[in-house]
Amino acid sequence: MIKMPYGFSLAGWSDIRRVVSRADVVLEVIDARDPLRTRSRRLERIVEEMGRELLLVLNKSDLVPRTIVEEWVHLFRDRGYRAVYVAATRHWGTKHLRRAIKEAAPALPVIAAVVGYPKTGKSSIINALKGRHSASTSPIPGSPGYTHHVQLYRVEKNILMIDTPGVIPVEGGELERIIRGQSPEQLDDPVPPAIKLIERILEHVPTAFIQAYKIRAREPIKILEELAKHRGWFYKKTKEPLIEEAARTIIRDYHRGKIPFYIKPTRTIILDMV
Ligand SMILES: Nc1nc2c(ncn2[C@@H]2O[C@H](COP(=O)(O)OP(=O)(O)OP(=O)(O)O)[C@@H](O)[C@H]2O)c(=O)[nH]1
Ligand SMILES: [Mg+2]
Repeated sequence: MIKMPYGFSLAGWSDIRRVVSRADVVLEVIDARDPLRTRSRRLERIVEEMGRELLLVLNKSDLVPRTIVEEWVHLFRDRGYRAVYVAATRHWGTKHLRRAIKEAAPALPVIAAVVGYPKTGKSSIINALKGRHSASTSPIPGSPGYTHHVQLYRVEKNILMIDTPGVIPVEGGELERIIRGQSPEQLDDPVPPAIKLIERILEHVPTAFIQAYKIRAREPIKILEELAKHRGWFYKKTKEPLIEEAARTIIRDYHRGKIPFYIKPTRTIILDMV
């Protein structure tokens, strides 16, 4: 396990190898809002090398139009992957997921390991299949309730599941690494990653900040200033808007799914998948 500052622990690749070796099927949990940045090629290679069955699970599909998430699932299937979509916290897609796990299983009962980057909804998927809240969950990296260690759950007679802590390092680029690898409170300067996140969100959903906060500004720094002003966050001495607090809020709200955002599979994005 990897100990992060402030005693926050995540999984390293050797932990993941150990878990994969114990499993028959590996569920790779991906955020349906941004499948390519939240999938892990490294995990996929490990699963293949170890001869285990891989199942991609696009979670948080309640935050994405159904046609878009279906397009993503079809794209992955066209490329030879087993893939399903779910919305764990709404218990959507659980029947399909159960069926997909059993279809991928070499024999029953099956042990399915649930692996993925921090905060993709791994523990929530186990709870959705179990039908009650057994595995603890939390909204933001490092906040109380995140998964600290590997744990086995029986979700039904023939399905056992292994919950795992989020794995790092995150491959999907610098921003993804920053927002998933630590809590927003621990960031020395949350403004640069928040600005990158705002830019990314605006590129895909131009009205996102109007919808989330009724903020019409289009420049990232202005969005931070407006949010700080709306919330009454100012530096005591200078009375300038406290954009650091606004930046942390935007990162937290992104994790909480409060800011509309999803990526459509365009031609360039698809070429990147090969
Ligand atoms: N909107 C939405 N939120 C979800 C869904 N599934 C999980 N979440 C939320 O995402 C956050 C993270 O869920 P967890 O199940 O703790 O995620 P995890 O991957 O186990 O996180 P770690 O153990 O920290 O790696 C929680 O706030 C969940 O309520 C979903 O399908 N839709
Ligand atoms: Mg968890």
